Amino acid sequence: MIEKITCSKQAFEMEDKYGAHNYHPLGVVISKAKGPFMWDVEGKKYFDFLSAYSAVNQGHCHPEIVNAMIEQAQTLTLTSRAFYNDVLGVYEKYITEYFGYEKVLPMNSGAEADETALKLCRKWAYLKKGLPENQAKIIVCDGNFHGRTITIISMSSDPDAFSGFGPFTPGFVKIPYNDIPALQKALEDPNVAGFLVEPIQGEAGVYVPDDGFLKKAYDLCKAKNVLFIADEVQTGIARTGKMLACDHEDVRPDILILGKALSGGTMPVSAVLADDEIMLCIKPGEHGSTFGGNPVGCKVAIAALEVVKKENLMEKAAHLGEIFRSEMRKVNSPMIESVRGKGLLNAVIIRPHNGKEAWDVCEKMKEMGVLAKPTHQHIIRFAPPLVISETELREAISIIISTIKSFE
Ligand code: IF1
Repeated sequence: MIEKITCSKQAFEMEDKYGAHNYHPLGVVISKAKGPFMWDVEGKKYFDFLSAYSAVNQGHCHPEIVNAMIEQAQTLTLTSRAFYNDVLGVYEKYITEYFGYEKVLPMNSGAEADETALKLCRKWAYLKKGLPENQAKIIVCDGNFHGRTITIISMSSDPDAFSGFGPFTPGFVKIPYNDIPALQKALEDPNVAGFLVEPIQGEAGVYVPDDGFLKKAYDLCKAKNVLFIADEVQTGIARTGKMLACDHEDVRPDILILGKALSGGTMPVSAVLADDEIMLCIKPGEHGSTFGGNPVGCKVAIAALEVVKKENLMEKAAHLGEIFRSEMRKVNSPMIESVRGKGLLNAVIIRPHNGKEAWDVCEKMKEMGVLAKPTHQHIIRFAPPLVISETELREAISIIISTIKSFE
């Protein structure tokens, strides 16, 4: 018989006993969610201020996305790419027109899309740029987060991410984030093929680069015939107040990586977008995935992207983000060191007070009805679904503020 979880403790115990211990979740067991809200198994209601790391930008269980999923799931779920199906081409046309690229390569997870972009960049370097075999280098930034595969952790500067998992994939050059002179210097190496960058670093703690950084970086790459590769897995799809975070600086990446909210948080759907000159460097048999471009994922992604435009989520994120940061910056508390972010991707930097730190604040916020997750001990990320209303946001802000105040 398959058991049913009816209280939190049961879930804690089962996961602890039968699951790998590769996460340290907040002690709450969610059993249902809708829009910006989640409910735990005991029936307590919360504001979701994580949005599954920005995968649920369109809000939980958005009816249009869920319906697209159900309808397609009842008709055709998977053909693999060994055969054509009657959905993939429609999706490919839709998403390439939506983002303004000539081609898309569909994958599932964000990490897979990042891997795809790296392969594509290397292939392009050998076929088009004319680099000698196996010599291509890709510049990455300290503090990056692009996923968990061995190649991706080979680019990481976080010991938790890479320690004990070597040997690593060579071919990456690390420079500090938001550092134009360092990029300029690294670009002097003629074997550099690409520059992979997050327009805002998520894992690093919502680290927003200086205005103009992306544009300058892009221009420097262009001058050296180096591909500018943007990982917008977390920052894309309206999260920062524009469709893409690169749009803030009118930068059009040579390779664009999307994931997470591409499915509105319903299933893994990721994508790599580029023009023919780059994308056609990969030939049949050279890359792919069983589930990449599956009909359910395609239908879900179309619905998820439709929702973003129909519900004006870009404008909402921009407007609500201003409110969040200005309200939080008004708070006079010894525990708030600073507030930063763009759109609804924000972080509050917590100064430990009376031995209490970010984790304690998150635990207390949970009790008060707001769910958020600390990162790097002293940072709390605040990223609600973009469908949250202004009234709801203000209610959540007052809960957050009174929680922080309660530690004084
Ligand atoms: C976890 C962070 C967020 C990403 C960017 C690729 C991926 C991610 C820019 C990989 C994934 C996640 C995964 C999540 C924690 C998380 C995260 F704290 F680590 F940085 F979102 F803030 N590029 N980000 O942010 O996508 O393969 O996971 O689909 O649990 O590891 P994925």
